[in-house]
Amino acid sequence: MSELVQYALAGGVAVITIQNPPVNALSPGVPEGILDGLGKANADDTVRAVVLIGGGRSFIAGADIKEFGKITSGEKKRGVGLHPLLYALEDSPKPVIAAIHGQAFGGGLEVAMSCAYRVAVPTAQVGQPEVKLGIIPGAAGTQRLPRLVGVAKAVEMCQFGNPLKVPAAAALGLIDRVIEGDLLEGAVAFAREAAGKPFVKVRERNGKLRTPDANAAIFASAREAARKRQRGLLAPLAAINAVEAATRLPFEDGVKEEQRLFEDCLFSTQSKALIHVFFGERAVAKIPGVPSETPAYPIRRAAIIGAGTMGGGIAMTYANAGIPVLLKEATRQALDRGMDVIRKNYAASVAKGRFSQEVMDQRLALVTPALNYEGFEEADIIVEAVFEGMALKKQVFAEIDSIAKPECVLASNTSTLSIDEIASATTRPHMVIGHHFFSPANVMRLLEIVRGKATGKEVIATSMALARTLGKVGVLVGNCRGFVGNRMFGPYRREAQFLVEEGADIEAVDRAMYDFGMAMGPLAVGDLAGLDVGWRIRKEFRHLEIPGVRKPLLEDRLAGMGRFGQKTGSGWYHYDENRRPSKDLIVEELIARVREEAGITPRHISQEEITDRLLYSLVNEGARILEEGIALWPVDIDIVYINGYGFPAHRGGPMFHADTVGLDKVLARIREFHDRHGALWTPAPLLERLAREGKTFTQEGSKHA
Ligand code: T1G
Repeated sequence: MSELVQYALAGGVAVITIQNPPVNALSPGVPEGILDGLGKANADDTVRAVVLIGGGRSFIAGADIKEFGKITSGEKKRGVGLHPLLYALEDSPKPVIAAIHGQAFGGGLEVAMSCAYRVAVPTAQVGQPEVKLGIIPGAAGTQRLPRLVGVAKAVEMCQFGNPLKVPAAAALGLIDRVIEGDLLEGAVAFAREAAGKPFVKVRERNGKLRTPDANAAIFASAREAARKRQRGLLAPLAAINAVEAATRLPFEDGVKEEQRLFEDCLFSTQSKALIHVFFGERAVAKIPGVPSETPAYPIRRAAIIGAGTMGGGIAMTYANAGIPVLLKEATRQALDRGMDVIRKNYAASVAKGRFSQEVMDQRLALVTPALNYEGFEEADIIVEAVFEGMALKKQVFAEIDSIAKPECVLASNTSTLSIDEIASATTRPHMVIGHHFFSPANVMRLLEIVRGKATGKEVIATSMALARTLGKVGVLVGNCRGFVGNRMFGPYRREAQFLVEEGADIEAVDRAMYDFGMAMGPLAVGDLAGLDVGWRIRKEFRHLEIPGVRKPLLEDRLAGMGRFGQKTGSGWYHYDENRRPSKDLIVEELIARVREEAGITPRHISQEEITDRLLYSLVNEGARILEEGIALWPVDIDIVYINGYGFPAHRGGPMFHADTVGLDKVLARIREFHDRHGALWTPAPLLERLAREGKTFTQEGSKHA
């Protein structure tokens, strides 16, 4: 047997074990190894049944996703796929039992569904998550799954890609037996019972397929759900069509239809983008100079300073991860308000059925309100989340410097201020780092981890590990104003305002980005976050503004009128009691007045110009950030924007998107904007070089590699 697949005998039962760590992907050699083992088992008269099981932590996590890039780049021809293996398993005269622990995902579940039976431990999960990679099951998953669980459940599983826990899968008939004890023992015992008994091949089980008419409503509501919740995505619709083919066509024809749909998806830009994101979310944790064996400090007790929107959300994030957390405020009133918001947030989740009252109580019990620093000396991490002013932050860091134990990580949640300056208020700058959460902190997945000049490797390693513990995507960024996300967000929101000043409708600016796939347009985002936030920061940095450089005019005026956005019922838009936005004549009049004062003659602005100016302002600033080493890799910027700013994952992030457009085209547009709008559009040298060399950001990689 190959080292990837082992073969052993257990009293009349052949046991085929896959050993392809870390997740037993069906990499080249694995399907072949299983086939060899099956051939041996069927050739051995002493063998009466076969168990197929995964070594290590899982059954099979799916096809090897790394292979897809080789196929779509033309480096590798698409082979016969898994079908020969699946038919061999299904046609084996001796019953094959798939024994599942960990995950049976994608091709892993398709292999299991080709077996005569499936047994699993209760903690395992099964699913067809391909749609999250912009593809669909490519080995008859859309054809066998409805035959085992019925059409409605099969559509849901293939369209959304969410896994099923084994008890639910067993209730549906996808798992034949739940093994409470040792999986291998249980599977071998099950195999002995099944040996010699007749069994029906899954592809021949048509009882759960019903008729096209009976299924019509299922497919109609699935397509409606795709329209509403999967806006702009190709793969979910392809998955629905593939499952529908299973209900209309003989199995072999259904498989052919699935193959056609799979290939369309595999070669789509959306799939390349989503696979880029899949690996990107893992690549960001690999830090040059901070090897994976760097020791991390254990984080068992946390303490947060500031119980406002951010502090409260951060406290919930720790409590949700089961980490006890002290939450300190300066006054009883502010503390009570902060705790009330946390209780309300948890209660809302219970009301929506997200989790039980008991879970809410457990999490709430982990948050201890405090009016002083008592207990902070035992904290493994202290997170400062006070008002965004440097003086106050330095005062707080000086205080905790005298209290915290030596190995306590001192983190600031600042969104723009210098970590180095904050660290200078302590005697331990090597323990100081930025943990920039995104509001609402208990929801948004992104955690910008800001390294200061003195930040120690262990503190960085601790922060990357902590991000995973907290269920966040941690991205290491350098220390500059706005770090990565907000630094790019500045030009993006600046251009949005310039476009309105120059003649674009507010709704047209927001709709251009919504149509591109952003969760919200840039002006609506301002109203959501609060126009006062930027207004206050601009006032803090007024002294740094360069005279003569064009600045946006409207948001200072709106904030000055007390129009902070949703929180005050009006900003760019007017909001009704349900926060539904509508055009506001007061704003229209203000825009006309500001244009007149500035001597701007409004002009028609195309959706293409709106989209290009907004997206390429991100790309140009992102290129500068890469040049300065503030972001290690282009994909870091992509992951920041997808997880912190609602950039559509199926576009891969701003830098990946620019690569798909072609950097020569992006540069040409930026040069046009530079000619028309001046210095703010000076092309980043890195972009000019890559365009000249015909390269992409992704090929460029990191300065630090
Ligand atoms: N292929 C290649 N590498 C994979 C992989 C896969 N399917 N799954 C994980 N890895 C790598 C991952 O990049 C990381 O690498 C390491 O394994 C640990 O992963 C034909 C076409 C299984 C829930 O979509 O959801 O089958 O960073 O950090 O948190 O119809 O991995 O260590 O170098 O995520 O414990 C369908 C994807 C494929 C499942 C485990 N399957 N994987 O999570 O570990 S398409 C999937 C996951 C397919 C068929 C179709 C998770 C996990 P590195 P990890 P984890």
